[in-house]
Amino acid sequence: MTAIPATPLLDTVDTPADLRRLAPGQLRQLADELRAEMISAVGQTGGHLGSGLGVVELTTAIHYVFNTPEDRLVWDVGHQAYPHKILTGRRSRIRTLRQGGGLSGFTKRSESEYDPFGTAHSSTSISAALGFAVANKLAGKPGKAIAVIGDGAMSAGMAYEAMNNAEAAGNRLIVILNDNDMSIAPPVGGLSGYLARLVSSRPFLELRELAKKLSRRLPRPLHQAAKKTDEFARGMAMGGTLFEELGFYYVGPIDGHNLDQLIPVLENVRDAAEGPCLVHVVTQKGKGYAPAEAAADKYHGVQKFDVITGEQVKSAGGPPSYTNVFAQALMAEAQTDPTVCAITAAMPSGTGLDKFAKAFPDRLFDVGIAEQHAVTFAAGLAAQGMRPFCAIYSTFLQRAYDQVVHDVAIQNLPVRFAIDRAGLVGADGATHAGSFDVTYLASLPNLVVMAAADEAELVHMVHTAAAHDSGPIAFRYPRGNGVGVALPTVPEVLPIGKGRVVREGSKVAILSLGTRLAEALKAADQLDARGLSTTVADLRFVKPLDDDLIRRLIATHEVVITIEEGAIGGLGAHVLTMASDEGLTDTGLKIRTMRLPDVFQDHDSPEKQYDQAGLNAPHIVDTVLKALRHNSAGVQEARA
Ligand SMILES: Cc1ncc(C[n+]2csc(CCOP(=O)(O)OP(=O)(O)O)c2C)c(N)n1
Repeated sequence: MTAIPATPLLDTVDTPADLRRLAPGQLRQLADELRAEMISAVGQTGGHLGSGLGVVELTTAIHYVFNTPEDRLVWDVGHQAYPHKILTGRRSRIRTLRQGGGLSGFTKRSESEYDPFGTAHSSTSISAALGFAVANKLAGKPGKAIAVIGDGAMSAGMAYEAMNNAEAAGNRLIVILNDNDMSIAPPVGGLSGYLARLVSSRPFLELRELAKKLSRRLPRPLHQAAKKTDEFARGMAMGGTLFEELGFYYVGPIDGHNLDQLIPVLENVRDAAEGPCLVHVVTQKGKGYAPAEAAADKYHGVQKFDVITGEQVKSAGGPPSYTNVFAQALMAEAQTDPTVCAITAAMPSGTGLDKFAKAFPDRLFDVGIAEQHAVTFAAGLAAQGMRPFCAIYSTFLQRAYDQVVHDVAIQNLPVRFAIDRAGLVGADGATHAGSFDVTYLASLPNLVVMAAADEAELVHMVHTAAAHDSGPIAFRYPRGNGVGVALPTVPEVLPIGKGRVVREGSKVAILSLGTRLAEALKAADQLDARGLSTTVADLRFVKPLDDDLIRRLIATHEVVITIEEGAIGGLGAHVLTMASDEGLTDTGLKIRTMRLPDVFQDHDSPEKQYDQAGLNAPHIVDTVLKALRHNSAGVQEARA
């Protein structure tokens, strides 16, 4: 028996090199300490908890067996990589997770040499690992590449596209399928059922038969290691799986919390002579923390919480979230219209559609992490007379762009895109920011593109989208709570391509798209106080633009500002193009565009991110004053 040292083992492990100096018998204790450290840290920061808890042993075993960072380890999504961060030189910063200036909530190349690939959008790991493996092969370098991918992430087509090519990697590619039978919500679809059957009903092999079968492919005397536990031998099965058909050497299923099983299996696949390997590891989301194990979502993502009770800090209350408002409004539509249906790509709770699913179980389709399929499926539904609402976060819709263009827009099919998390999103950072949807959607013929300025507008937009049968229509709305306006009891169908003037002035016109409207109104107060009478218009539509309104405001104001929560190529570009095409800019008009800066902004609170982006009221005032050459004023003065 290994003596348990007086000091915690984790204190002696800064990097995987330290870990590899431990005896195998010490790893259990280390894993327990690692789990406790992770729970303590996430209790303080909030973030992804359940997924990381489930891979504590796997993380320990991988870094123990493989020669990271030379061997390239790619965590799919990266939300489960907190234990990995603790073991790879980042323990001292683990309590800065997702805070401004702190560690990212995902893996990030700039953060550590142990993060060879940045992740956050799902199902990229096998492709990236294949790239590492093939590059090493071509360069004659020894390194292996390991992709750890969850069963949820395995539902995306990209994982199969990668496996279809995996032969190119030879024995340098190892895929570890981390099967916890959960996505964010319970997993859906045929593949999930297939994995469940693999786990529950693989014929158990006799030890002798197993050793004989494995000896041809695996170099180490696995049967000796296997002798340690009968379950291990029973759990090992091979041949005939979907993965084998795709050219992988399938090993599993094995218990992902049992280090005595994990270590010898990983050593064997590491040293396997030929071909890519897939190790099917069964884990439990939330493992080792009772409140997480008991929670329906296994504490996928949490607020700060009390470690003893597991109780999460409640958000301050206040107005309903945009997500909730969308879901309620859509349910109201579905109540009266049997053709209204909804599609989510593995985000039923994130999109609010879990409520819709309860009310209309036959009309909610969770398609798994499959945004491309979600969009084309919606196109098919629309072509057959349904009114599909495809609810996808702005950042994840990027993945389905060709489907939006080719299957929806070109065919002018009335798919309704409900684009949640539009604009900056805070702690999830650049990978999750909804910065580009206006740019990539409003450039498409046939599409109508709206942005809600507040939660009441969102209700009208859901109703407008439901009524819009002549082609595709999208509406975007941000993460977080509304501004507290009363919700309409009777929603209106908004006239397509028409904005509204919220406040009339005469010298400065602010054309706003989306929820910067509140900042625009604050800025207007400050400008008025300086004697600069200010009009504020909520354009509602970036496509089609309200040309008449824009013409009128340009003709009657000295300074025109556009403001939006999106990248270059959005509202500002559309207004400038229209104005210059019509010669409206030939007159000495002072027109300025305010939008997200041309950088990928790091995680921080959304308020700070918008401040960094220069999209708050003081920045609007500053932009106006600069346009008018009131040089004395700047952001500081305007704030005061
Ligand atoms: C393209 C894309 N769509 C949606 C998401 C949101 N998302 C993050 S984690 C997750 C579930 C992943 O499940 P799984 O791979 O099984 O990992 P687990 O959390 O269970 O460990 C989803 C849907 C994403 N990251 N990327």
